[in-house]
Amino acid sequence: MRVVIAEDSPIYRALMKKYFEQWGLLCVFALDGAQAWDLLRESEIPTLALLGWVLPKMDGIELCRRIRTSLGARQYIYAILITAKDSKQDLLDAMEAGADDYLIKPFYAPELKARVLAGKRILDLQSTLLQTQESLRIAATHDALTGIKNRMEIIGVLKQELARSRRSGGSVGIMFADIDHFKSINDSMGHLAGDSVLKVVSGRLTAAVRVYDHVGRYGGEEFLVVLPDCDLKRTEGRAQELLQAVSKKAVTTSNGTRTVTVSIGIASTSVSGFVEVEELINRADQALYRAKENGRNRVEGPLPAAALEVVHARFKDEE
Ligand code: GH3
Ligand code: MG
Ligand code: MG
Repeated sequence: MRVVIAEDSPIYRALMKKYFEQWGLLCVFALDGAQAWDLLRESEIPTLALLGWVLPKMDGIELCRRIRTSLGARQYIYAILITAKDSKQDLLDAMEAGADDYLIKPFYAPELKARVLAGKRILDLQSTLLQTQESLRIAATHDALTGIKNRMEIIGVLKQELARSRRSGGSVGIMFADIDHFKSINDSMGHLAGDSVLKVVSGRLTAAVRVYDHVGRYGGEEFLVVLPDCDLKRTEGRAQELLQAVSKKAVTTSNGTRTVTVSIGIASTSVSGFVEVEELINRADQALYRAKENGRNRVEGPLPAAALEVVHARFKDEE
């Protein structure tokens, strides 16, 4: 918790500095309302704000209003208004403007400390709530075994990237990577060793991509990698690197060591044009199928136009 005190009286500032030092709490001072506002909005750390009512540049009531209307819910500020105004209507005005509590000058140290403790309890509760919210968000969007994005999340990311590239005119590349003969890894080394292999492979894939690329577990032993701003050529280059990254060192599990390879199917909007998510995934999936057919541990992309014509001609002959 950080403490921000907006107080223009040097006497009260000195007094509060002394109290807070005694209580082992660090505090920063603002000499007017504008300075206080800058301090309050600059950080997302839970903050206890002690605000004078009458302040140069912006009064405490306006500060309370801004805290409640302009700052997001993630940035809870517990605001205590400190003033010599002591009518019941003043108290109501302060609370309606967004103050959490109210302290009348002159005050004694125990009164201030009691208010600060109540504020700290609320801020601690708020932090716990935000942490829980964040844990739930991670659990809902990430795969429990590997810790990388889950299927829904990686598809969401791809959707966003496709929409962004449509606006910016760039291209999006994707890779569909599937571990080769994974069933035989499970069968020979056991399901737990299989799980370790999944973790190691997802770790190697994640480590091998750029920070702004995204790796997700699409299902079982299949991974979807989203590469913003990658045409087919660059996507292929990156896929070859991933192939190396996965296979270059054998994977050690509690039940033995084994070299693991993946097959990768790639697609990019630089070839497909602006297509929907399902269509792009479908193209990468078909390419993956060919990578498996052509011997595994390899990358395949869309069929070149000439080859497509041959395939079509063959289908025509067979009709
Ligand atoms: P291919 O080279 O053609 O991809 O063959 P494969 O054996 O990798 O593919 P197949 O689809 O036959 O088998 C995939 C296996 O992955 C079957 C399934 O039991 C296993 N699997 C899926 N999810 C998990 C998991 O979370 N942990 C473990 N250990 N195995 C899993
Ligand atoms: Mg598979
Ligand atoms: Mg497989």
